[in-house]
Amino acid sequence: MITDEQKFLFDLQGYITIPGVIPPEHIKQMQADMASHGIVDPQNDPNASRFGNFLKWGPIWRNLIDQPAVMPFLTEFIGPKFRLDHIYGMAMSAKGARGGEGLHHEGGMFNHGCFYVTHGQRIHNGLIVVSYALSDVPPGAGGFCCIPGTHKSLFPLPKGAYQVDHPLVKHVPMKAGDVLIFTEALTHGTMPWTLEAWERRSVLLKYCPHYMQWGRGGVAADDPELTERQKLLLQIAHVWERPAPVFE
Ligand SMILES: O=C(O)CCC(=O)C(=O)O
Repeated sequence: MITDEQKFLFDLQGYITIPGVIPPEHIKQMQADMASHGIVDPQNDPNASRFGNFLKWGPIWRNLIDQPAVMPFLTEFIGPKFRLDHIYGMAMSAKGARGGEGLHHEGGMFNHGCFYVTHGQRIHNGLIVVSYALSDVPPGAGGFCCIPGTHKSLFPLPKGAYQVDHPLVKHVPMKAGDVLIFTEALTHGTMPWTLEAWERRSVLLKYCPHYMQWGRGGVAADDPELTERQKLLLQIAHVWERPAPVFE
């Protein structure tokens, strides 16, 4: 169950953070796994330093699919049936050229891939992003940023204003182990990483309603270690006779 305050905040801002979801010993293991899979020396460019395929790296990674602290938020924000559509990790350092993921998704848009609507006392979303911080993100360090509330705004920003240094843009600080849940319909982007002392490490899992597919390929469900519930969450988009995942 999520609280009324959490639902209110998500509806107001288009995002919410939940502290302390991943314990420090798992964070340490995940950092080590990234290093052993060659995720080292990243650029300061959120697109150039993306990585994927991490659900095969062991149970800590696989269990992100149906992480118990997150599932009630997906049920509330998408509906009882949802699927994991695509995943990627982001590694960023303060070194090198600053590429960017400028602000994207604009007020007034109705995109069938990433809508936000409320109807009948319910929230409905086309794509929800669950972003786990695997390193601390102090205020102003860089990383995820957004213009809160824009998932519901009627008018877009004026052309040319879609920059992460726009005065309305808010940076979202986090601690390693926290999770950020946001609607893709929010105007959001990535600020350059500014800290020399450590790198940004995040993993993003993106969930859709069960009837739609966002990415081109879907997430492979051929890992024999996956549970039945995890396999259900990785099923292709379909409606007929699709059960809802059950969470205790
Ligand atoms: O976490 C970030 O830096 C932004 C990710 C992003 O732009 C997205 O999920 O579309």
